Amino acid sequence: MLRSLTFVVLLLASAISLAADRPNIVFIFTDDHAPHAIGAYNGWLKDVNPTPNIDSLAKQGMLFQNSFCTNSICGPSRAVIQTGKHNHINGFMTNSDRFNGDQQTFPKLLQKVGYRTAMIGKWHLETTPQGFDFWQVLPGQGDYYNPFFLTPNGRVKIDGYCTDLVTDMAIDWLKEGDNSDQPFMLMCQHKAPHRTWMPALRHLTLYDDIEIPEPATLFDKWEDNASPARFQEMEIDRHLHLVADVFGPRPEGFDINQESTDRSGIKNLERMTEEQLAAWNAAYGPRNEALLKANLTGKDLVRWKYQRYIRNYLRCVKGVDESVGRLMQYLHDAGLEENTIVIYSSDQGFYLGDHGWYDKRWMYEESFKMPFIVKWPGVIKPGSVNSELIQNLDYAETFLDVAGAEIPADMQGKSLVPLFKGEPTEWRDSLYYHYHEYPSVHMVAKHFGIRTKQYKLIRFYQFDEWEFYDLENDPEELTNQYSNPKYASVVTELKKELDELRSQYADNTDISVMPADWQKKFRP
Ligand code: SGN
Ligand code: CA
Repeated sequence: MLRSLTFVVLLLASAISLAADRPNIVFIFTDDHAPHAIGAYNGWLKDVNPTPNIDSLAKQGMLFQNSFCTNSICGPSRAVIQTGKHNHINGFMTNSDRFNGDQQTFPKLLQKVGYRTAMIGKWHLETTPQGFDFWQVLPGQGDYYNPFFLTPNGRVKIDGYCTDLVTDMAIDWLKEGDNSDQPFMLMCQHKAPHRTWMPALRHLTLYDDIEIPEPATLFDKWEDNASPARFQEMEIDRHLHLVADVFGPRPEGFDINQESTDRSGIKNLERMTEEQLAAWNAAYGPRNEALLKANLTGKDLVRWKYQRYIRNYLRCVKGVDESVGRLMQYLHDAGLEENTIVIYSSDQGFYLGDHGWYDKRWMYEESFKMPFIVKWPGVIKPGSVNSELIQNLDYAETFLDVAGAEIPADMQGKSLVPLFKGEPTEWRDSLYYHYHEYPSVHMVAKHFGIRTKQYKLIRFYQFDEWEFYDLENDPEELTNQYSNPKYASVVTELKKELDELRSQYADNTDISVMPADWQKKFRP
């Protein structure tokens, strides 16, 4: 009897010490935050110093230079992260799908090994979150001001600015768990800096005193691309709406309901309190007046729209960066810093005027890339940079590995833990990508492709076209070398490898060419 009691006590003690050893996981995830809008990524916006707190995570941890998504769009990226599987396997291929929450997800598996889990903020998988001890999520895209949140007890409206509210809720949840001896996994997921880029009141005039640099490709005409690049609907010039997207001057009698653009920004202004709206109008009013007087047209007007757009975007990023700072401060004050792994990432990259665009979806670098910065005290060497090819497909496996849980054989990615530890390890030398949403908002044709460290091959199958880029010599992807004989053997090699990836990942989705008369419909 005594002996078996001792055994139970020993067993309990070892379970507790195991729990104490296992790190907590804080996953900070934003929407549409391109790596080149993070100081630590050293892009053309670095001199604006947009993200001191996120940069500080990189100084204390590891920055992944070659981090990519499998499908550059919100819901699908999140579904990949939940499952560690490509979208054609997890069933969430486009933003109009609904996530089957009954399937295996990493939060459920973490719960099984004793983790407390929480999901706060933008979810965007449409069905009720599963695998979380606590969840409070934005419905759909969510609103910037005075947003609704869905909770297990129904919908609540909470006054304030979304990024700040999500941060408050995350900190409150951490506080509630202060006395728990279970390790935790927190997904703190912001709406910002998603369209329609509405900054916090305290940031409304930030950057007004500086000109933000322009991307080198702001006036790209996509002359060398396959045809889909010329038929998209995501140009700063022709598609970014002067009123609905960047809150420019409203023409007499303006009615958002008559406009063929997204209405969410203007609708959100209508839900602001009087004080919020007064501050908003005071910030934008005078500059809108000045625009009316200046009577800009052509490239000058594009430049004005770009400046308003990028300032608002970076103001939203500033809100996120402050949130990261607050969360890190809390971990420090609560004595949790040492045993917590912190990750900063975003669901895909984004065009910040690059190639003349906003939005994402393409396999081109700006939208294909995802930020991935990870800090793990005592494990990751501070200030390290990793250049292996990683994907959001790897996150679930990584979290399970960090927690000491088994990685199910049907997950399709690889744990990043060996890379974190700087251990020698066999790594992949190519990545697979597949975007499935067309025709749809922004009109980016479906495509799949392969990327190695040096090359990229893309197939726009609906229109039976290919692109090939030599990334080392042409990082901005301005010269499509698909038909250049110099690259013929590389292209052949990559096609073979692409076929192998498609069968390795079991992608059997329809990749047929559109009938010619259909193609014409989209090529007026
Ligand atoms: C909305 C946006 C689009 C965006 C999609 C997908 N319009 O339709 O610009 O591409 O979402 O974005 S908005 O004015 O409502 O923001 S995603 O991040 O959810 O994939
Ligand atoms: Ca997104």
